[in-house]
Amino acid sequence: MAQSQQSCTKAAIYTATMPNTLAAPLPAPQPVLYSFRRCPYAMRARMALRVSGIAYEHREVVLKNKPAHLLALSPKGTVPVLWLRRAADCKVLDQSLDIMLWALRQHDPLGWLPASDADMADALALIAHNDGPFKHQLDCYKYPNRSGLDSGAADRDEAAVWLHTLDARLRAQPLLAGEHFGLADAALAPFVRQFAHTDPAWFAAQAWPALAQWLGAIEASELFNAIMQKHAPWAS
Ligand SMILES: N[C@@H](CCC(=O)N[C@@H](CS)C(=O)NCC(=O)O)C(=O)O
Repeated sequence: MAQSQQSCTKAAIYTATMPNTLAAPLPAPQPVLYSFRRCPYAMRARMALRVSGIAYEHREVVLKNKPAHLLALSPKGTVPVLWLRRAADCKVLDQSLDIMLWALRQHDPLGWLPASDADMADALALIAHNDGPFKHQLDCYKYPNRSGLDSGAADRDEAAVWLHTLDARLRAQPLLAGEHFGLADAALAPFVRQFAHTDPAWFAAQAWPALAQWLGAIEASELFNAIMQKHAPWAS
């Protein structure tokens, strides 16, 4: 049995063996999110969870000392991980996009999910480029030494080509998702923010006003500030 199923089964047994003499049924346990404040993948998951209104237990992880339970749920050891510990629907989501889609499919009051198949394909294509080539270039730009590079400038410039396409899109429509903030905006913003913060003066000097305005508005939003609140590390 996979580790994640094992943990879920234990949780289900625990619920099943609770005394049944109580007048009211026990409330379903909330999902648990293992998260790390500065992780862009975790940020996008927290944004979707928050906008969906789903209550969850936040467990802040220290990446250098990951909780054993997190590793039991998801041996690959990345955050975010969402543990859905309801007895009837006990499963583990350990990809940030899966967490976003799960949350929004439960409840999507602001219409973040793309309305058509074509819009969903468009959002997923943006996210695939973000999580693939752009994230790779971002890592090389931010930490050139880790990639054996003297400088991150070449990767910065390659990444900037794609950022200019986002700027062009944002000149034509207010948000990446179209008229309203949506899945693509939430999924990409934490990564564009990390790129911008690597060298703020350089970012500010580029000719991408729509992109800079888009990022600034998201960083100033109530939603973003709410999901960036600090949590003490979870003590297992
Ligand atoms: N594909 C994963 C990637 C998640 C990821 O790489 N998270 C980083 C933090 S930003 C992590 O947990 N790295 C493990 C580590 O640093 O030990 C997702 O979308 O959730």
